[in-house]
Amino acid sequence: MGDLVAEKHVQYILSVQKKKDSFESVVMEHLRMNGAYWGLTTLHLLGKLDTVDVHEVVSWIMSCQHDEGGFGGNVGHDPHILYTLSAVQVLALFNKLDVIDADKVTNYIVGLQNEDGSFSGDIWGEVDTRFSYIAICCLSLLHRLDRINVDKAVKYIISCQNMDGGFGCTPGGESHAGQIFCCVGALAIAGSLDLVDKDLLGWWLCERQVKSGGLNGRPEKLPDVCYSWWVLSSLIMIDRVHWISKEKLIKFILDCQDTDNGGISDRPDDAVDVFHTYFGVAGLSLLEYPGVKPIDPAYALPVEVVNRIFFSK
Ligand code: GRG
Ligand code: ZN
Repeated sequence: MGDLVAEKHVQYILSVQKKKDSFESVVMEHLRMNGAYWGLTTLHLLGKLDTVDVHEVVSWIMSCQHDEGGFGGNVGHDPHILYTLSAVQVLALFNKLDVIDADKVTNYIVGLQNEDGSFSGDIWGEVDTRFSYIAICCLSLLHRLDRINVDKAVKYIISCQNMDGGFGCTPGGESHAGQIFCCVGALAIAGSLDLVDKDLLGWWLCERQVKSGGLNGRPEKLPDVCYSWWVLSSLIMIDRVHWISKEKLIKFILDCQDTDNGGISDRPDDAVDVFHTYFGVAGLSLLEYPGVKPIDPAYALPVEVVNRIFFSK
């Protein structure tokens, strides 16, 4: 097993950021804001955020904001709660949260809460526990969690809990590791993790580790590096991370690196992308791999950024 080729991954992220007309950039056009969060968080975790032009990024983010307060995935794209969280997270990385009007962003999110406590993603109304997480995470980062009905939001999330201990995107929806991260993360931030059966959920989550050491997102599915984030962060939040083999998971993630050109793929020998590079590095961060800064499992931001937001005057 080789080591983490951190410097190669930094070069890979920087090169994708520059190549605006590359294949990957064209495919990613509609979710540039999420791509910015994945790439820039990876650079921060590897201690290389200072190689980026802060002013350029911040002014691009602000040009994606709409009058009603939400952010689009790129300039001229419709606002959505998905991109709004990424915009807030990137500004947090750069210690630039003060450039936004927090009340305006808050009003946009408050307007997306439904009567049953759930959240829609935008004006078109799709409901998903992903949006509950995003609303709670985003408002917490803006110190405005009291502006929504948190009790109802928590009740809705609990109504999406299944008999197997996992969570789905709506009540009755199949348990999926991505949705579990969202529900557990939201409950962690809301201070309501006591409502989760940690042994039952921990059992479901630790069963996601397959022979190769990688984690899958549901029973019978293939392992994928991104579940090193969705599953592992959830196990940490419910205090059951010792139920999987950390060593085997580290080996699986390192085996997914392109050691020549940088970047990490979903599984060994596949093509790399920024999404899986971020989740690989973030997974190694949760596994306390040397040279990678610690990341907070609930906010999905470096611990030093979260501490700056909540513990500095
Ligand atoms: C701040 C990290 C962070 C996230 C923001 C958008 C969001 C909140 C969370 C998304 C959670 C989610 C549903 C993740 C799953 C993504 C994924 C790999 C889906 C693939 O599902 P399938 O069914 O693949 O295509 P499998 O692996 O089941 O074969
Ligand atoms: Zn994946």
